[in-house]
Amino acid sequence: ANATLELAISGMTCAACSTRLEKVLNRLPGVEATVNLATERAVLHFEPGALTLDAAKAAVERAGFGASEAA
Ligand code: 9UX
Repeated sequence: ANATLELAISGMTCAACSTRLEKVLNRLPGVEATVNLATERAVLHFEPGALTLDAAKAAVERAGFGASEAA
């Protein structure tokens, strides 16, 4: 997992939100994700080719949150 994507996440209001989103993102093949409630950021490490920005944002949005590229 040697590619990294950082997303700014909107709509997380409690620790269950961030835990739920982290589980959703970690279900994506080839992706290891951590979600930080306090900073409202998700960091995704992934195998090159396993994930696109659009796919990551779509997964976040399906889970009920907003996403934009952070870095
Ligand atoms: Mo608690 Mo986070 O209802 O949606 S899980 S605010």
